[in-house]
Amino acid sequence: MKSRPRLLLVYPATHKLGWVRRFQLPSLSLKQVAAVTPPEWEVVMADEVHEDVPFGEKFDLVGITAMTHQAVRAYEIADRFRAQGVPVVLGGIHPTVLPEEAQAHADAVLIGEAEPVWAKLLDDFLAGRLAPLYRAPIPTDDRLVIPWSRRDILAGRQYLTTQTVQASRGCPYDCPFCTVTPYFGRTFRYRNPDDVLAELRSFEGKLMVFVDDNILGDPVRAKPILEGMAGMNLRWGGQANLRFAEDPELVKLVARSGCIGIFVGIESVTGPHANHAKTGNGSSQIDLVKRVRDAGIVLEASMIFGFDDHDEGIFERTVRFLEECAPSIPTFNVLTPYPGTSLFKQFDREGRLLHKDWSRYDHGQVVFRPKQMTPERLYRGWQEARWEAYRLPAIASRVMKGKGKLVNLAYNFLRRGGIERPDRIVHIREVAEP
Ligand code: B12
Repeated sequence: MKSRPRLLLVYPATHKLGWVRRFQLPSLSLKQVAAVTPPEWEVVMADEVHEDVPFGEKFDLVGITAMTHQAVRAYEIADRFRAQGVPVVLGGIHPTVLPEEAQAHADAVLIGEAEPVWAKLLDDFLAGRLAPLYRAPIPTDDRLVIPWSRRDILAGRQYLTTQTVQASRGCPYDCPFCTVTPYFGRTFRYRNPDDVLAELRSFEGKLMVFVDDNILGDPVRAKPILEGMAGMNLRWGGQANLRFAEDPELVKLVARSGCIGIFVGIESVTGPHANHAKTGNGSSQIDLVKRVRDAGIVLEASMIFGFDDHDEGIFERTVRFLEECAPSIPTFNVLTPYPGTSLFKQFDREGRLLHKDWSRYDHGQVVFRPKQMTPERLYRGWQEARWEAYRLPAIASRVMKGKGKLVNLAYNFLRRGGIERPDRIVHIREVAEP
């Protein structure tokens, strides 16, 4: 009897993690690719965060996913398999936005979402007519029809939870620094709520995560999901924009549905990127954060440094704003111009990219020349703001304002762990383009 074709799906890691790997989320990308793989294939997953890539084993085809910061490692893995004669398909965000670059390391590149084209690619492969490029069009409708992801491929590893789900894709906001609108389209596409709820009912564990960019983006379509969850005794975390908190009844429903934590992007305290359209103005943001906190939901607020209107005072202003609005957890990012975004095009055109070493495009390094300060000042300001916001008195004051003080304290200490003292930071190197 002929054996089943073997597919290896790889999640590349840029660095090894210690025990914290057990608190990571698995790649929904690969669980979703596995779900649309026809049953005649045997699917094996290699999550480099957890284990080495099995270069020595026999596979018929290798599929590798890559966000931008993973691309360099993804290409290394691809090159090694191809040198052994194993064909490689690259997919995901980075190969989609730079398919020509990815093609140099792959037998085929899949542009966009796997669901509409992956089975055809595999058919072509088995028939010996694999094409170099497969393209899924950017959807414009408002419905998302995808199969439940395959959690079985994660077996044998420990994650925070394997129960990650997407109820929607797409985002109408089209922020210049974000990959989501150019990639997933500008409409909120929601799954049928009954299908989402059926998937959630299949879970054995209590904890789950919605990886949607904005699960509450269209409240009318999110409500049936939340209402259905209210009796399920699940505990969930997700991302949304703060604007959802303008509706006190929606906040109550979110809490009743089992939400324990929400991540929101406030992004900037000033200028065009202050997310007022998405999150209200400065003073109302303070009220909205309080409303979410008072509902017993941990609120993580994400800020970005380095926009063109940011001068050296931005760090201090941001820390003071966060003291006032007291989200449970503040997060700070260095602005990163990801390829495929309009910000990348602008900085590239203006000659402001320091390099195109994708492995350093990760929100924690400065890869461009800011308008009103040096790259070093931006890096140092980012470090100083993090240090300041995670001083013990600052943590104590935040925790005292929220409910669930122990959980809040634990989260804050978890975040504090990775923050270096600003006087120990290394100087940023400028490197030549690869
Ligand atoms: C959940 C999430 C996380 C989670 C979990 C990440 C994980 N383990 O996968 C956490 C919070 C940990 C996280 C962290 C980070 N993230 Co994140 N994250 C997301 C988010 C919101 C959803 C990702 C997801 O699961 N999508 C659902 C899947 C099904 O979609 P998909 O990945 O696109 O996969 C589909 C297709 O691309 C394709 N496909 C994908 N891979 C492959 C492979 C093959 C072989 C094939 C054929 C097809 C294929 O098929 C899939 C099904 O259609 C996205 C935004 C988004 N909407 O995607 C940001 C996003 C991916 N993250 C981003 C970033 C920058 C990061 C961080 C670097 C940020 C940071 N410094 O903290 C880190 C890196 C962490 C790491 N692992 O190294 C950026 C990536 C930008 C870029 N150009 O690279 C995004 C797009 C956010 C944004 N707004 O810009 N993230």
